[in-house]
Amino acid sequence: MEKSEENEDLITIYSTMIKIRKYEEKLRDIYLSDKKPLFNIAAGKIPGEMHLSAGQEPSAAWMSVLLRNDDFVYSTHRPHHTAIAKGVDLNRMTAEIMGKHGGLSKGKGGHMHIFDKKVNFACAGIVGSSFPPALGAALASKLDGKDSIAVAFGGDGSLNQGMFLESLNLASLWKLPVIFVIENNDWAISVETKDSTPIKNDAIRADGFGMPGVYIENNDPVKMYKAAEKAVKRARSGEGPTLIAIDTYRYYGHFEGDPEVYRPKNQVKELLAKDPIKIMESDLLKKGIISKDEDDRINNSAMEEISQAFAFAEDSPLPVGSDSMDDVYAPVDYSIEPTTKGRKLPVYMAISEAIS
Ligand SMILES: Cc1ncc(C[n+]2csc(CCOP(=O)(O)OP(=O)(O)O)c2C)c(N)n1
Ligand SMILES: [Mg+2]
Repeated sequence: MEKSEENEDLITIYSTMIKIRKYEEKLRDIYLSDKKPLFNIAAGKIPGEMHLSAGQEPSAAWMSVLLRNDDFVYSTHRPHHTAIAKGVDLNRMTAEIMGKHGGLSKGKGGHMHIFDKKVNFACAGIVGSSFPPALGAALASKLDGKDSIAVAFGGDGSLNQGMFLESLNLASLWKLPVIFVIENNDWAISVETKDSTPIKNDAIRADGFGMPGVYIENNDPVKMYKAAEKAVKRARSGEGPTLIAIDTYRYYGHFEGDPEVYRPKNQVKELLAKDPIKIMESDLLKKGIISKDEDDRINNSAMEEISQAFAFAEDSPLPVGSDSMDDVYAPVDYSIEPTTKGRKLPVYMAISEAIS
């Protein structure tokens, strides 16, 4: 078996995809286990909505080999694949999803608000909200003379938003180190992409903003990795942003409990027949990049890590009510004197002076 650097990367990408898939399978089991007899979203060990990313692993897995802890990732309401690929602490992420005090945000955020400062990962449920903060992080990195980059994820539902188009424009104008990843899973809740967007290849939008655009067909994790490798190099060397649009699959409903009445009957079955994890597994085995034993080890070690994360979360205590207002506002030092020294300024000038 050839152990080239690229093969090592492929093994890491495959292992990351396995970890994501198995993690979500376990999470889904727990989530659904205590919502019955009537499906009650607020009940059980994991109260609240749950958006799973199974099928979308290829859009994220490349990050496990190409990004560093000091790179920034801004993700969406469907964040687990991106969080795991960025190396978010799995124990504390699981505790956060379960609303426990040991969670990354002490259980106050839940599954759509995963923040891990150690690896610079953030996400939020507002569609399109990942793009502007990625620009901010990229601008900060550039002004500080660093080579950290920022990656922003968005779904096909964010494609026609002002926030997305304005961010493409400014990132290109200022040559910011950003990678925009559009995950086109064909659905924005129940709206099919063809009913919201007149073009199939979302990457051609990049032309209009003077940046490279790459379109990845068939949810291909290796093509995604190759495209991202170029985009990372370009961003780190100060050449500016790249847009990557990937055709990906959503195996579960928009949220758990979604009756999916809008989805053609056989669609999931057809997409499962093209499962990128199965395709990559058979490819790695066929090429001798991994052996059957190694494949088993990859699966077992993912399961072990996942079991530990859920055990950590189970053991973590629930938050107490008296903590609820902690960490809501950043501490402010009111002893700092204003520097206007009696000068009278129009508000817009005062804001501008304060910022500079
Ligand atoms: C600004 C805003 N509008 C509407 C919503 C409600 N909403 C939540 S998810 C979603 C669809 C998102 O679709 P897409 O971007 O394709 O992501 P996917 O769910 O397919 O991963 C909508 C409209 C929201 N969260 N934020
Ligand atoms: Mg979508």
